[in-house]
Amino acid sequence: MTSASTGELPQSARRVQQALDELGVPSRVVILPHSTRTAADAAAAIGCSVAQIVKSLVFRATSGAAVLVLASGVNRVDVDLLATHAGQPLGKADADFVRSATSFAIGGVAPVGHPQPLMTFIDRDLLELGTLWAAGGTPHSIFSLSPVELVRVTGGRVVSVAERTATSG
Ligand code: 5CA
Repeated sequence: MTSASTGELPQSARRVQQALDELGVPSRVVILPHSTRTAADAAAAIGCSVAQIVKSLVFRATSGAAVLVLASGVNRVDVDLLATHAGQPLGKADADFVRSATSFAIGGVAPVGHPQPLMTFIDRDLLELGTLWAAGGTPHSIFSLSPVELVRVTGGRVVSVAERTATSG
């Protein structure tokens, strides 16, 4: 990854790097020349499978709380199933809500570095994988960690969140 850079991180990515350092994750946030805005973009930029990309999706509970779901890039989140885990109905979050809950803009929402801890759920499919890549605070930044580290640093509950269709089992 000669074109990646860890120097001169933008402020949002610096916040993620600082959180990783504080949490004892031995990983560097890297800035890539190509977009990592979507899971497919990120997989292409890194050269990994889309499944290894951690999507950070934010929902809004009826209580007003933000709910963070960390899902494999290949999965669609079943919102009804997620609401069952959360114990309350969930709605979509708009861009402003995502920004205020996480301090990051959509496309760069990192699993760590939020202003306050968020109710967090982790897609159990991620636990089957070796290395994961998650957004590093901007649509051009990313970092790697193991599934065990993801669970540890987010304190998320590992649950089934993926839509299961008749064809995918
Ligand atoms: N950087 C990549 C992965 S490393 C990334 O952030 N992917 S993501 O999947 O976690 O973020 C994009 C997600 O943001 C989309 O899947 C979608 O659920 C959400 N999103 C996109 N546009 C909007 C919008 N206008 N309002 C609310 N959520 C949105």
